[in-house]
Amino acid sequence: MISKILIANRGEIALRVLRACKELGIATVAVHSTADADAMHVRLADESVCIGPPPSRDSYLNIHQIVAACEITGADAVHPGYGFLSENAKFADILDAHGITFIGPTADHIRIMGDKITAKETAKSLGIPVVPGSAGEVKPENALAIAREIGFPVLIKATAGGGGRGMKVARSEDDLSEAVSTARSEALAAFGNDAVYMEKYLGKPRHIEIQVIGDGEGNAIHLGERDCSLQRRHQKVWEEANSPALNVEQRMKIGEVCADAMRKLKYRGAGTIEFLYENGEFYFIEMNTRLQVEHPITEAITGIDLVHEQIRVASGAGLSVTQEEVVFSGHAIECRINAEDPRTFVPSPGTITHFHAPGGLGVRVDSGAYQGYRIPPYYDSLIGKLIVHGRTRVECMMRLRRVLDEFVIDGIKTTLPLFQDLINNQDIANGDYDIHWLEHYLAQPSE
Ligand code: MV4
Repeated sequence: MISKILIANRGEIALRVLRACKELGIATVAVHSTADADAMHVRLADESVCIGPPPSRDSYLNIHQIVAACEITGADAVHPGYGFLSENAKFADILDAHGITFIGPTADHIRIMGDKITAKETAKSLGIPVVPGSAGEVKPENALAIAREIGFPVLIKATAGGGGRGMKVARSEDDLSEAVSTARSEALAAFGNDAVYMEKYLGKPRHIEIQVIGDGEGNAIHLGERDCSLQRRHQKVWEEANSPALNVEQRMKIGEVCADAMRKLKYRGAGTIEFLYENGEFYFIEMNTRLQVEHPITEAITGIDLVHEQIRVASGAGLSVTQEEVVFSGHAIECRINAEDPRTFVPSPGTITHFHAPGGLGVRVDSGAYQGYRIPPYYDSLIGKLIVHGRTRVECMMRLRRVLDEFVIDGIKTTLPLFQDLINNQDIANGDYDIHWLEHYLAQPSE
């Protein structure tokens, strides 16, 4: 059994995990850099340990300091949140060697999904539909033959990649050799590994991801999908569940494919299987072996606390629900509130002079921000998430309009005004958007 959890993260997600621990009667340890001494997650934790100076590599990414903080406080488990060490297989191995429970998948499952070719081969072998493409790595001398077989346009991707880095489109044979060599050199620079593979390029897909959770013993369930198509430079901005593009039959079919794959894999923990969705077909691209930023919209439509479930399966208690017991109810939207200029997305750290969070039925605000809080400049600019739930998408959108009007954050720039615009847009109202929609919208001159 787990009695004390060290939360190896900061900001809103550290708070999110802390709340789950408190509800389960589990003691909490916060860790923080010197820049985060006055952060809310530190204030609310039972104990806290300063693990280093502001740069992440010296604090939140410093494995030795985090293991030492576990030893000092007697924490028997670590929740990594998202980002930082959450998908670091070496970290999972080191905790294991110290007899500390990593609240997440096995190191082997993290490794499999971290290598994009292996992840894709694994997905395919488990019955998940994948994007047509090369069988494994593509060498420059074989690229043309493979591209002709797939058919143009094709996309060159880094094996060690993810998040869009080292990706190049080749629209015809003329672009191919340059696309391959650019992708290889970008991959080498970014990941220290120049291996690339090739896929059919999908022009106007949606990004739809399936939430799964498994107990590591061959039981796993899916909790439906999230549509994360509204993004800018691979940073999600607005997410919703359900996807406006899917009906219940499509949801249950792809969900069951994913849950079944996780049963075969004996997957333990929460995971997200990412797809591109175009012309009614799903194409696997990646699997994330962590809790995601946008998990609350899934919680809103299922009523299931994903962090409770993560802690349960990590401690060997199993899932609290079966697939048959999962009930999907209504619609939820998440707006990511970043300390950024809403038009240019340039970060805007500084002191919050006024902060008033909205409330009422169907409203959740996950944030470590408060009046007088100084946002440090060292970390990502997400300062909170607004999650709104309604019985229908229309009700959810009406509620979101009301809630955005109530939210006050002064002293810094935030992305709140962007959502004021989106909520009044006809394409958004119709659910009619793909992964390129937001970038096109932002490129238009504003009235
Ligand atoms: C693609 C694609 C089109 N065709 N693969 C971007 C990041 C990585 N996770 C996968 N990505 C893409 N893969 C094929 N075969 C388009 C993207 C893509 C994208 C995907 C999801 C969300 C936003 C995106 C933005 C640009 C490109």
